[in-house]
Amino acid sequence: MKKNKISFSSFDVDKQDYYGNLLLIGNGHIGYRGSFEEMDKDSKVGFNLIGKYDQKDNFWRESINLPNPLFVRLCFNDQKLSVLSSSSDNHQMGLLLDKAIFYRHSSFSSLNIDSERFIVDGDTDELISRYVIEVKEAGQLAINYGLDSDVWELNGPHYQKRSFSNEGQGQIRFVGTTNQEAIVIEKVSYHFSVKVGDQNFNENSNRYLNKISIRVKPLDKITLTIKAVVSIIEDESFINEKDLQMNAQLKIPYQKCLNKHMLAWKHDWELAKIELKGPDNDVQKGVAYSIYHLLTLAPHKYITSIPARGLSGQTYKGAVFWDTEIFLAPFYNLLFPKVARNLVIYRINGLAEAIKKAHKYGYDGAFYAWESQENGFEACSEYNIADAKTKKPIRTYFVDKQIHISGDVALGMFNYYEATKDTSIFYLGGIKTLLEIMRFYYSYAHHDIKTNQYFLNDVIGPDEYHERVNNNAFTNYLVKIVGEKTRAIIFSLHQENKQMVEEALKPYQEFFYQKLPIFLEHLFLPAAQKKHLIPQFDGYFKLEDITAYELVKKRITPNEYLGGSTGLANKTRVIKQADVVTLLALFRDFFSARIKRANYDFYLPYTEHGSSLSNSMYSLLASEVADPIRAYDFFKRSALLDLKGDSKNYAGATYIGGLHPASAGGAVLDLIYGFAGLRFTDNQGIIFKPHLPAEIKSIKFRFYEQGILYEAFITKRKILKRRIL
Ligand code: IFM
Repeated sequence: MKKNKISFSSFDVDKQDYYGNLLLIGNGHIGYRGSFEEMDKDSKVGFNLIGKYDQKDNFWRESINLPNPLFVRLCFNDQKLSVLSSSSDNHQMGLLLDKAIFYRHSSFSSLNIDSERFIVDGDTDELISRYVIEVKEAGQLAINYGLDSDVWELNGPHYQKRSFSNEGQGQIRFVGTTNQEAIVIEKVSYHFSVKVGDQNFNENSNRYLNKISIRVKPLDKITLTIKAVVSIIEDESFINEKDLQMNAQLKIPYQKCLNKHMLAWKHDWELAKIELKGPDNDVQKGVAYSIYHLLTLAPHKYITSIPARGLSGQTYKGAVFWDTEIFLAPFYNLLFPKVARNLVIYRINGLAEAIKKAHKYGYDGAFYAWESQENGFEACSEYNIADAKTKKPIRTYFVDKQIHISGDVALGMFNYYEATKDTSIFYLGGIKTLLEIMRFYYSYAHHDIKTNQYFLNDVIGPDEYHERVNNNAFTNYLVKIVGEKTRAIIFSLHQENKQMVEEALKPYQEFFYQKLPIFLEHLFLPAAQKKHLIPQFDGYFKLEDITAYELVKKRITPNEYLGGSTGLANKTRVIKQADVVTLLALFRDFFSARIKRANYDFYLPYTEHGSSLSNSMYSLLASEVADPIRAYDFFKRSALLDLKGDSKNYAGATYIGGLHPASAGGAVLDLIYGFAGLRFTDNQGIIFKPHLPAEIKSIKFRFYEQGILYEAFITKRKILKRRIL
């Protein structure tokens, strides 16, 4: 079907970044960007790995890019054949979304190249490709191929040591040691369909390549099959064991790997696809792509989480943000509970680092990392953005003041539990995590003796343009809600498993029974004021009344950063992204219809949507307040963001390009929670209160409810929930 295919019938050299992002393949652990075989780091070729990070000197610590095993360059009669140099030739490329296969076709006057690639989600992480040359003219063909470890890096180089070895019969091995002593092993096999003699690889400028030269004639066909397996270990003594495992993987024939991949992908695709009647092709494609993207990001095997730019590169240090809990996890909660559980366990495992961070800033409890790396390590820098004009780093307060992250982590646990009813996470450290999160807020809060209220001062809410504000509504309500949920779940678990809960509560007796209830009761919640408006933070309504549209026109330098103490937005009401709107969209049952409508209308003109997280929240709330035209429009923007590729690549002078998982996840939230109106209830389980916009005639999707698979089919007149398994 057309909507399940992304295809380009020509190649535009200026859009390399865009193709690289969009045509990415991945399995939640490794990802390969949509580049061509003849490209290198200048074209942002990227073989990205999730879950392992490295720091070179004092540069930003970031995720690692692996050596590129798919490097192939052709010369025909001494003339280089490359998509980058021969614009007159014909190039096509694309992605089969329902198969998760990247393909390219290039037609030069002397020969055609056809290649396809995919990533297997097996016991090991494998990238597999088939590269086919079909000769049209007689001549001398040189093929230069092998492993390119001179990789694209934002803050590298990350390999302080590298060694290559030829293991014979077209198999090579790379062992690299990162600056922080992780050992990256990559083994690659190169197999030709024609006789090419011994493959003698040579090392040059961090590339390990072989060159063969053959006489060819019309209709000759040469197939090069490339299989790469990667592994990361911390301890050299595991190398031999890994070697054997990886060798065994490399022996599995191409077709078998392809079949396995297609079967596994088909299962996931059929489960996750959302069928819509009504929307035009573009939107259908945007939805299919969003689901494809979420599936490529799902960490099935190891306990890792999902970085803000997914597998598309090292932007934002390859780190995990609140994006995962708020925008992505709800999708996995409904369809891939094991993946969702991995995301929760990743945060529970990060507790020690969160406690360390709180301690560093002088607080108790768990202050989660704003930019979280392995084991919850905080990677966010104090100077996180560079000025667009001077290129000088700007002091941003994301790391020390964006305290809502701990509450988002708690909310992620509750959302997972609500969808799966899996209580095991609470016994596996979840209770402790929740209590430490609440302890953090308690110690962060300022207790005003006069009013007997607790204030959360000096924070940054979702809108990052206004730093160091007092009582950000999103943050305060979030703390109140997850705090009450923490109390409720602990009391309820206590009935189920008294001994374990009492054990877990032992160190928290006074806090849990005395301080926490008082704190929550007296926590200041910015109330709706005149005209039902909730101030985003103390004093917000006194700021200059200018719309986002007008303010953006005042930018002097392109990409000029609007936030921070000197940014144009600072003294105005202009906000980067949905903030109060996010609060009302996520906690729709907590606020009256009037409050939701008034704030939705009010904040709209002030919102720049300068973050990919903004549109989907507006769509969710628009559905709720019965503004279907805008609900659809915001949803569309979220679903089409990466497909169109018109998002910001720079914040100030800092590169922020790549894919936007939160936008893909947000679009799916808009469909399932907004338009279909999925709700969890205590006595009826999952129910639907749809708000279908005119463009959507029907919506059909699957979901698990406590281990049972259902299908929902919703039209203007019908709401069907059918058990499938
Ligand atoms: O988490 C977001 C944040 O809300 C806005 N800036 C980008 C981050 C990563 O997507």
